[in-house]
Amino acid sequence: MTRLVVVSNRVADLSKGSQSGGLAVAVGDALQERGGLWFGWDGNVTAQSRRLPANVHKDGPVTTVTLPLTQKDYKEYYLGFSNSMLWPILHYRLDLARFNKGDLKGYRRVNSKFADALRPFLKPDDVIWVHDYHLIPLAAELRQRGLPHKIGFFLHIPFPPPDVLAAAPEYEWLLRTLFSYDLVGFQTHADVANFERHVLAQGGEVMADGQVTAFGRTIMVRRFPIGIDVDAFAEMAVTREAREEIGRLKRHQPAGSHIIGVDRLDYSKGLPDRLRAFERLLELYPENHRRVSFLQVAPPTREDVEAYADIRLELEGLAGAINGRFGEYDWTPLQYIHRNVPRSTLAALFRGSQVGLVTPLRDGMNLVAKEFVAAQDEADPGALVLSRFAGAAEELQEALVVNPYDVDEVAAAMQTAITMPVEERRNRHAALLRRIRQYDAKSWQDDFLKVLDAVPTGPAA
Ligand code: GDG
Repeated sequence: MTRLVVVSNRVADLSKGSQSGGLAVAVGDALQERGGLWFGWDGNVTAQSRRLPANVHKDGPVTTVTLPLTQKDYKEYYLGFSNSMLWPILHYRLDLARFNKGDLKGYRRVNSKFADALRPFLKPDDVIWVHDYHLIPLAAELRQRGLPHKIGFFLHIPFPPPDVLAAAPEYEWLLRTLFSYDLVGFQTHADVANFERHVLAQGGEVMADGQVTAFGRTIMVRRFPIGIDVDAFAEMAVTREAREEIGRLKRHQPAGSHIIGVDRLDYSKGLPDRLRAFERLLELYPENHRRVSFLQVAPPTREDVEAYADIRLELEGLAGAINGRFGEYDWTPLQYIHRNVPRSTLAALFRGSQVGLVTPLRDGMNLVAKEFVAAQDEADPGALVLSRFAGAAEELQEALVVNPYDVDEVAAAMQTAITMPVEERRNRHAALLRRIRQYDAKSWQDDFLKVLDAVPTGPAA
């Protein structure tokens, strides 16, 4: 078997048993199984501006090779172009995009540095799998250095249509650099269709078998909806510790229903609208007073980006207002935790809740939706309320699918979920569970790597 080389912005610490993010779990498993190399940023920012040697660390079958970023790289490549320009635009939030020419330079510079630093570690028949929007031009950089390897790219976040992406500076260049890969994977049919629209607008050609030609190169483009390790997550929800945690949750709110939301505190996750929808639930359906409580876990993320500080303040204001308006001395309708919670506790909280509320305004996939389903008790499962703008909605059609911008509609779906008869909950849950098992984390990585192994490499672009 050829060696797998994974490149992502951050490299997870494989010595920590339970990884939290979706990418870390899915990619970490593929590497542990096949063996290979994981290359990326170590998460440190150094005051030094000269190039430091990469840190090489061997952990069983996996070698990690990591680099720190300089302060300038961190500011321009990470905070700037990746997270203040590409993240908002790819999530259709043109209003939040901040363009700065220096950031674009920094983005190009770091991709070029990554290519330089990775090159000496590559063996001739390695297969390279690059992840996410931070590293779109990496294959082009590697090709410029004459590397003929098979290189695949997977975008974890949405890919918008031409009218939206055109707001990114040099977006044609970004598009062209994608054609230096041999395989480009997206989360959903909608993302693939958007990519094809770009290709056609450039005078390129889209063939029925997933091959796409433009800029003088033919590549393979396909959907690979990322999944979770269903059994591993389900097992975490039924340990003795998990049962104790569920017991504590129920004691805190004895007679009622629990609604749960878990999201990084990111504006793409639709948290202010979700809180407003909960407020509407209490307004429109007052029978829920004292009977329903909503727990929102929202760990901090990218706090150095301005838009993230704004959303934090907005959310704290809303949470306080809702509790002030509806709370009683013996009932707190909304609990808001702005900290990271252990993964095993999340599994327990999902299982102890009657409603999973997953209402991003836009999301590549959303693994929380799949984790909520995996954690449920099949005999008495909770119901999932899911945004139609989460990639997961393409698969999870038996959820209560809602428009997250319409707070009355979300409130009505919560009410339907709270009052849903057990028979209907079981039927919906069984169908959802089948779907998340059908294409899980392992199918995702196997499928991607199988297709990548099979594609022919074209001439370097
Ligand atoms: C990107 C795309 C795509 C959350 N809070 C805590 C915690 N989490 C875990 C969840 C889940 C993961 O983090 C989040 O994954 P999502 O898929 O929901 O969202 P993003 O982080 O935005 O991920 C997304 C994904 O990449 C994979 O391709 O699905 O669309 O945006 O596993 O459970 N984990 C712990 N504590 C927390 O407080 N331990």
